[in-house]
Amino acid sequence: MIDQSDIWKKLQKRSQEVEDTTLKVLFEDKDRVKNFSITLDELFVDFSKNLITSAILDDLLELAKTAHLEEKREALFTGEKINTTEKRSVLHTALRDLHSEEVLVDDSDVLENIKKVQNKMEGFSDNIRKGVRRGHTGKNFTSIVNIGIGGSDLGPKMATEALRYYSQREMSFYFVSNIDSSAIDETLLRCDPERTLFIIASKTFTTEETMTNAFTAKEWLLNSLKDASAVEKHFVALSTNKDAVESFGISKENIFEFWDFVGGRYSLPSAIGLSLMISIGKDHFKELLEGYERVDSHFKTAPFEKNIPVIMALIGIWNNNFLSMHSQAILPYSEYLRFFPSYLQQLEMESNGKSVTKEGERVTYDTGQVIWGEAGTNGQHAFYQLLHQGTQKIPADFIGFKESLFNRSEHQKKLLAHFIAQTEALAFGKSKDEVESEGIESSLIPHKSFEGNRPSTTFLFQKLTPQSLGMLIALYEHKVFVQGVIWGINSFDQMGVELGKSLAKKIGQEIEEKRVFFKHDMSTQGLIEKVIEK
Ligand code: G6Q
Repeated sequence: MIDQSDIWKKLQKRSQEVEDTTLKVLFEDKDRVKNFSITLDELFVDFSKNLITSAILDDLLELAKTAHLEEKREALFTGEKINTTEKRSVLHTALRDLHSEEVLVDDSDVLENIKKVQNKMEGFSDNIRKGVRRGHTGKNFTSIVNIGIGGSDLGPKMATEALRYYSQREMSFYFVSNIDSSAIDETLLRCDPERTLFIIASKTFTTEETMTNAFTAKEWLLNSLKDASAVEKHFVALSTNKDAVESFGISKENIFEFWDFVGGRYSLPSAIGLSLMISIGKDHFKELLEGYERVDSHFKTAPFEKNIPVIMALIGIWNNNFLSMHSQAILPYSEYLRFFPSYLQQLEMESNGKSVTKEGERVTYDTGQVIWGEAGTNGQHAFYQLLHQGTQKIPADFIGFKESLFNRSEHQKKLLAHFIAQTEALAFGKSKDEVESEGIESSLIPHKSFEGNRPSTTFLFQKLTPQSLGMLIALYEHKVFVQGVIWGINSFDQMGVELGKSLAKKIGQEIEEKRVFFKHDMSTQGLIEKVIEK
């Protein structure tokens, strides 16, 4: 295992080096920002405020080599079956490959089918946007409801909100995921059946939450329109399971296909992005793909020391495995990106929340970090207290944009000031002496001091555009991949979600029949009894 390698052991020893120093001292090096930052087109990434030195970074780069990152990266892009437990290729990168001639899986080119579906999505979204395709009673659609969960919800929901500035304002977009009926019912209350299009997004078309919501939506539509043929006009499906879609009542022409080589949490640029394409239009969607592709090609070709996702991954590993920081905050300074932390939560935690290696051995080191966050500046008035003065150090990614989309420079100047000030405060703090020199009453000095030395990385884009969003998502996707390679785990399955699902089936039966007939522990049994008692 990787923690038995010499380089891992060397890095363990090195952790003492940063325990014994401070960012203040490390910043005495005039070249620090030059050495610890990377520019990619309009993106500037400053990772100088992390607890690293050049020697540590060199060793981390060596660690990546020891884990055969180069070969593994090649295997990813060339469609090798690196999702070993499910025996699948992992080719979300093919979805945004706008330039290659072909990408082969089992000797057949996948790009042709990808292009076919993209063309179909483009035609369909154009027709919905222009009112060419209408509902059963001839009215144009004004409400688009995406019904899906997990990877079939978080991506389109996050990106539709992130790119709302570029959206068709006459339409409202809703995302229903929870099986709690308040999710679908609250949405339906806002929709007019004659003007509502339902997009049933489910790779497997068997997911309980999605199918329950889809049937409720169908019933609601038919109760109002009273004609079974209305389903054809008001429902489309995004799925790999054509048979199940057809038996739901959605015709073949209304299926937008994707494939097993696209994992749910990587599926936004596939058919799963249909709601987004309707919202922002095909040209902006293409720009999103271009952004993704820009980072794919950077990840593929940049030397590791100048490769942003590689550096992000290595810094994450340094913090997690060597400095015992097991949580990572994601802080976008953009209201539009408010769903980005929960999107990344799935991407990272479902991918790398594993405790056995690909070979099935229990790992002897930590893997995926806890990912969480909130849009700045809101978080500053809530949980940042713990970031600044709590007992744990929590590394934070700050994501910001130089220009605002609306021309309100007063807001933008203040937003950017906060964005930068927080990273300065976290890194350098405020010493007791500084506080004292301000004449602060002595009993308050410990409360008003900040020890600093809290790591952060800053991502500064020019402007929030479809392209910059695509770049941002791809950076984190590849970061997750690199970390998975170093930890030796399979980042592309999610078997940890299965046990809860199968227990829920049994308990569901018991709730339905109002009696407990499976064996449970005392607590579980008591809870079921409480739920079924009158
Ligand atoms: C993502 C996971 C998971 C999946 C949902 C929905 O990578 O696989 O979040 O997306 O469980 O699955 P369906 O799309 O099959 O309904």
